[in-house]
Amino acid sequence: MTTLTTLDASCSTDEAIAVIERDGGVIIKDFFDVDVLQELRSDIDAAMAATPWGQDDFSGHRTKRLYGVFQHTKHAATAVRHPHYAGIAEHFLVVPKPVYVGDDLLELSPTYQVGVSSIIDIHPGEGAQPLHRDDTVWQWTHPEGYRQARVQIMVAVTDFTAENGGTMVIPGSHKWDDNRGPRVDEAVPTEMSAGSALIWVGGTFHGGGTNTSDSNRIGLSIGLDRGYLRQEENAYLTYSTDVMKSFDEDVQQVLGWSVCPPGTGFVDYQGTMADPIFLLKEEGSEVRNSYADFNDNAAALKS
Ligand SMILES: O=C(O)CCC(=O)C(=O)O
Ligand SMILES: [Fe+2]
Repeated sequence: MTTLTTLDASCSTDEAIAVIERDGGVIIKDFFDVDVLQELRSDIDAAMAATPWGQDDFSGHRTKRLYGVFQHTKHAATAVRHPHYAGIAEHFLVVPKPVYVGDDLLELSPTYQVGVSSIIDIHPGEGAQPLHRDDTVWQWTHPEGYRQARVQIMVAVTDFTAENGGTMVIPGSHKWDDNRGPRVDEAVPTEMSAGSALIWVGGTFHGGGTNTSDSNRIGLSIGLDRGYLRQEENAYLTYSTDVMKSFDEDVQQVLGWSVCPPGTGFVDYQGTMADPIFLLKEEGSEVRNSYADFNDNAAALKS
C-alpha cells in the first residue's frame, strides 16, 4: 500500500471502521469545519507561543507540545463528541467481555476515556520521530485480535504534507506481532488538508515526520482509551477541580471522573464504592454506588 485511504466527511462510521480494521488508520476529510478550525487556532495561539521546545529525542527538539488541551479550547471536546470519532472509539474499545461472578456468566463492557491530549507543532528543520505504537504506554501485547487499547486522532490544524512532517503511518502494522519492528521505508505520510483528521488504533506503527518545508505543521492529537487503563496524561492533576467543574458532565466523565464497570475509579462515600462524578456537583446531589449498578445489571442478565 502506498497511501492511506481518505474518506469524505459524509462517510458512515461503519465505512471508516472497515478501513481502520484493514489498514490500522483512516483519514476523514473536513472533520472540523472552517469556523471550528479558526476558533481552535485562536484559542491555542498564545499558549503555543509560550510553550518551550521539546526536550527529548522522542518529543523532538524543534517541536512544541501543549498538553491538557481541554483547558485551552472547547474544541478538544468537539473532537471527542464528533460522531465519527466517538463511534469508532465505541467500536474498538467498548467491547463486551464475558466474566464469571460466582455461578453467573456476565458480560462487562468498558467505558472509554481521554488518555492524552496535545497540540503538536512541528517546526521546519525537525527530524522524524521514531516509529512507535501508542499502546506501548501499557506495554500492550500484539496481536490481541480486536482488543485495541486506544483510538487516537490527529486533527490537522494546518495542512499535513509529506514535506512538513505529516504523520508517518505503516498501514496494516496493527496486525503485526511483537517480534516485528517497524522500518522507515514501510511508512507512508499522512497528507490531508487543515480540518481533516487521521484516526488510528493504538497498535498501528506511526510517528511524526521530518519537516523539510518552511512552515509549521500543527495538529490536535487526542487518545481515547479503555476506561480501566491508567491515563497517560494524568487528568486528575492536569485539570484543577475548579476547571473540571466548568466542563459539561460528558466531558468530566470522558476525562476520567467516572467509573469503568464494574467499579474501576471509585471513591469512598459512606462505605460504598461511589462514582466520583458527585464530587463535581452541588452538595446533596445524587451519589451513585457503582457496585449497586453492577449488581442491578447482573440481576438483569440473570433473569
Ligand atoms: O506528531 C505526529 O504526527 C505524531 C506524534 C506521535 O505519534 C506521538 O507523539 O505519539
Ligand atoms: Fe504516537
